[in-house]
Amino acid sequence: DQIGDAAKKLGDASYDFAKEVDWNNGVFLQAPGSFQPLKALKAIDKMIEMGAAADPELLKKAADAHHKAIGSISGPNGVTSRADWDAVNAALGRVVASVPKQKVMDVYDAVKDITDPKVPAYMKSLVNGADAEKAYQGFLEFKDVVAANQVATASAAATVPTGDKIGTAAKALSDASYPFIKDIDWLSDIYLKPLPGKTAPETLKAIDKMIVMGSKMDGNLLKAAAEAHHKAIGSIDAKGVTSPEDYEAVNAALGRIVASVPKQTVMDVYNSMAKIVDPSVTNNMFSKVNPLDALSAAKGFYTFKDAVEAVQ
Ligand code: CLA
Ligand code: PID
Ligand code: PID
Ligand code: PID
Ligand code: PID
Ligand code: PID
Ligand code: PID
Repeated sequence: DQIGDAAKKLGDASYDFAKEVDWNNGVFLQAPGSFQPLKALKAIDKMIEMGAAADPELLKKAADAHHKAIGSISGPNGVTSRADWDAVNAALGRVVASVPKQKVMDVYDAVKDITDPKVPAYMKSLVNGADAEKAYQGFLEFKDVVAANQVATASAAATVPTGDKIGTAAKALSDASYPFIKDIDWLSDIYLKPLPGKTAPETLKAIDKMIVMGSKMDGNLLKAAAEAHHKAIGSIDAKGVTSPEDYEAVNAALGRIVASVPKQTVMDVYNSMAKIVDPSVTNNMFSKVNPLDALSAAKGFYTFKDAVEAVQ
């Protein structure tokens, strides 16, 4: 296809730049400017809306392309192979082309809003500047091909199951865990702190397992889960907490996407996360909430998982 061909040209123009970026640099965990959680949530919300509007099959292929690219990483900077670099660009170009232009621009504008104008120049200063310019010229040509292949209207909304066992179980889980949700400081910057003692390549392994899980999920249910998050963001209070109803809808939607993949795929995520999250992190989280609320939430979760497993 045209986007695939254009991605090869983009690769010619951008792979030198890709090799020069230190993908293992911890700086990428930081907010790209001053820490503004509610504005950042707005930017994430725009990404969620874009993800929800994207063609689910193309999203899965993009997830697969990322998984394959993680497998061909080499060198201290963590760069993927030239062929996989091109494949990721092609897959993302197709995802972008599957949503209306305005949804893409809304992400760009919202991210710009939380990015200090000095950040791009700083990023450029870490690589060969001429290679960054060459990559950007390549991107400008690539985007014209994407725009020429772009849909004009958004795809239909997801179909949301009703009256299913997971939906019923989600009500009980949400009742048991909403007090815990209200105890959590959602606007803290602690969630952007590095995981104690873990390197980027170690962390990437766990993210890879999530990518694999995402690529196996039922596309309609994943879209529904994204839509549920978008709705939930719309009902947050000043402390970032969504309404009980929207929280319940998120739990139901997430239970359904978990049930749409094999148990082992879920356990692979859990086990890889357990390897990188030190117990001190979990204990620290626990120390900041009412312990009875956390235990009630945990009990609810362990009951909920049986309803999920029953239809998995
Ligand atoms: Mg989420 C999970 C935040 C968008 C899909 N997501 C999580 C949690 C964290 C979070 C609260 C990971 C950390 C954790 O496990 O804490 N997501 C979060 C934010 C946003 C977002 C702030 C921004 C909008 N997510 C989002 C989108 C999608 C997902 C758009 C795609 C549709 N997210 C997704 C999945 C999962 C998460 C599939 C998880 O599996 C993970 C999670 O919650 O695992 C348990 C603990 C969890 C909480 C504090 C909230 C849930 C409370 C449960 C139901 C009960 C509590 C149990 C117990 C006390 C703690 C867990 C025990 C542990 C051993 C499992
Ligand atoms: C400017 C001035 C003009 C010239 C110009 C110009 C530049 C415009 C530009 C630009 C626009 C632009 C857009 C970019 C957009 C990037 C979008 C990224 C989206 C990320 C997402 C992430 C996610 C996920 C995911 C799916 C999940 C949801 C999420 C589901 C269902 C200024 C040059 C024209 C770069 C969507 C993918 C996992 C949130 O206009 O004169 O330069 O760049 O998890 O969804 O699972
Ligand atoms: C524009 C203007 C509108 C019209 C429009 C428009 C286009 C927007 C577009 C577009 C946005 C867009 C984005 C693309 C992004 C591509 C990103 C590629 C990333 C590849 C990576 C590969 C890798 C790895 C990996 C992880 C490793 C690092 C690596 C670590 C820690 C402008 C059309 C709407 C194409 C990251 C995965 C292995 C490097 O908006 O008018 O057309 O395209 O090895 O991580 O090691
Ligand atoms: C300039 C002037 C214009 C021309 C121009 C120009 C240059 C702009 C530039 C540039 C922008 C730019 C951006 C870059 C962005 C790189 C982003 C990389 C992200 C990597 C991540 C990696 C990671 C992980 C991971 C998970 C870990 C955290 C991490 C935990 C909990 C100035 C040329 C356009 C290079 C996210 C995945 C392992 C961080 O605009 O005239 O030159 O470069 O370890 O999670 O640990
Ligand atoms: C234990 C001991 C027994 C008792 C027990 C027990 C507990 C087991 C547990 C537990 C398992 C468990 C699993 C959990 C799994 C969470 C999985 C999260 C996945 C997140 C993903 C994120 C993503 C995306 C997304 C889609 C994108 C890709 C990504 C596309 C196509 C120990 C109690 C049984 C909590 C997948 C969603 C946006 C990466 O066994 O005696 O307690 O918890 O962006 O994909 O866009
Ligand atoms: C288990 C054992 C195996 C069998 C199995 C199994 C099950 C795994 C499961 C499962 C995992 C799982 C995960 C679930 C996670 C739910 C998470 C809900 C999060 C809700 C949020 C709501 C909100 C917001 C929002 C953003 C705001 C904050 C809030 C800010 C900054 C165990 C079946 C495989 C259900 C986060 C979105 C508005 C609070 O593995 O043997 O069954 O379920 O307002 O952000 O303000
Ligand atoms: C313990 C002992 C057992 C019993 C038990 C127990 C407790 C475990 C616990 C607990 C785990 C736990 C986890 C919590 C996790 C909360 C996660 C919240 C994530 C929020 C995010 C928000 C955000 C943003 C956002 C984007 C911004 C950055 C942020 C930028 C660039 C010990 C009870 C099981 C509470 C990610 C989205 C706005 C940070 O196990 O016997 O009690 O709690 O602002 O991006 O700015």
